[in-house]
Amino acid sequence: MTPALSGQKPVDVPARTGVVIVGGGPSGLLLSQLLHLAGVDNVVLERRSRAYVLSRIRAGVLEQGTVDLLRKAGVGARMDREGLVHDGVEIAFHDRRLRIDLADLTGGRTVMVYGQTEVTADLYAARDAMGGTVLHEAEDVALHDLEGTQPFVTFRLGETVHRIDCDFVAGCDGFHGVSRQSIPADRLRQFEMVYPFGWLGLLADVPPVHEELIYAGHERGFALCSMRSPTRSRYYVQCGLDERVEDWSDDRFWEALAAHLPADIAARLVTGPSIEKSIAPLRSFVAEPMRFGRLFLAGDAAHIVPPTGAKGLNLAASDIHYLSEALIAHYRQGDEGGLAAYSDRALARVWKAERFSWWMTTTLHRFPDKGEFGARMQQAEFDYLASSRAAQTTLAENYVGLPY
Ligand code: RFL
Ligand code: PHB
Repeated sequence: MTPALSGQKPVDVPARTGVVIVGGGPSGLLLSQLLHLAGVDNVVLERRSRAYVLSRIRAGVLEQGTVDLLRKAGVGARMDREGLVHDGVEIAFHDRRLRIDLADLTGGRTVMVYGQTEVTADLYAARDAMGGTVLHEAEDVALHDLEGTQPFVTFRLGETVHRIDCDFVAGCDGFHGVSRQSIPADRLRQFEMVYPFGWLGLLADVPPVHEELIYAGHERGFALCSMRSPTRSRYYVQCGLDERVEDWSDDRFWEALAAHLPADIAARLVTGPSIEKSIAPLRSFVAEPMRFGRLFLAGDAAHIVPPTGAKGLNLAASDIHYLSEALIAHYRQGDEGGLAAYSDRALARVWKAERFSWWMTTTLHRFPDKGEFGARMQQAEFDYLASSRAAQTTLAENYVGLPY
């Protein structure tokens, strides 16, 4: 028995389990929940406290496939009550606005606006209710013998070092986690593009400026109007990589946001005190393959997209869909096909989401080094989009999410 760690109840650490899941973000918790429902034993190791994980403000838009998977995992009830179904999204360019009718262009598909924080809270509640083992403040996590048949994971809770033997390890520990770093460099290819800007985000209890999301390209830079509820707004503006959040008063943020939006939208903006402000750099990244022996990577541990396409959390969900099915087939039928195909299957979808996120990012942001030619290309992209149902369909089918 390990003594309680900052608010955590004492827990038994099992000596053995089926799958050790490293990371208690949305990928790890969703995998844990789906495996548990199928009778597959697992333990989640999370480096941070639960309060810390739940304080991170991140994604807001769920694809249909993610929504369906959350329902399948038994955590869809509050999302279905409180989430906002959006059947359209706006793209603005300078003072012009274009509505993309997602439902009309995709045969009725929509997206769900429901915060990642809420998804994570619902998953923790479900894990607790089912008696799942989630160990918080697990430090010095190390993965061993991944290429053998008997891998194990060691970690420290407080003063005590533990070891769990397992069949498989799921690396769901995000971009900075230990899992990807446990793969020898000569067994992994990494593809990366770092953008010369970031996003400054602000959350406030003010009504959203518009009933749908607005992605705005502007000569000053990109801005996004999003929301969490009819009374809570989430806004972003493009910022330099050297910006510090301390230098951004709420007033300065609201002024910058208004200056990045079409004038008619800016005029309707309701401002108020921020609840949270943060800066995120933008990056595209893929690691191949997503498997090393008995270690399987999923979510941000394997790939990062810039947030402009709202794809990061949704890709994490599609990875977990493929991985959970493969692991369940292994345990139920001894079928290794899904595990063998996991990396290729996941990566096929990952690269398409990378392409879409890169396209949204390059079309709508100001690139300091791209000059006048770059600006005209962006104008031509918008003009084409505004005039072509085919182009709008391409955007819509990617935004609502490609099929699994
Ligand atoms: P996470 O959420 O990073 O969770 C990984 C967890 O692993 C823990 N960890 C460790 N645990 C044990 N040992 C270690 N050594 C560990 N190292 C790390 C961490 O503490 C953490 O709890 O990865 P996961 O689960 O793969 O989930 C991915 C999503 O969080 C991410 O893709 C999205 O947030 C991206 N994203 C968006 N995605 C969308 O689909 N739609 C959106 O609208 C959207 N908007 C966004 C976003 C990301 C943003 N930021 C801040 C990068 C907007 C923003 C601003
Ligand atoms: C958000 O609401 O945080 C959000 C929405 C859409 C994006 C990125 C972030 O593309």
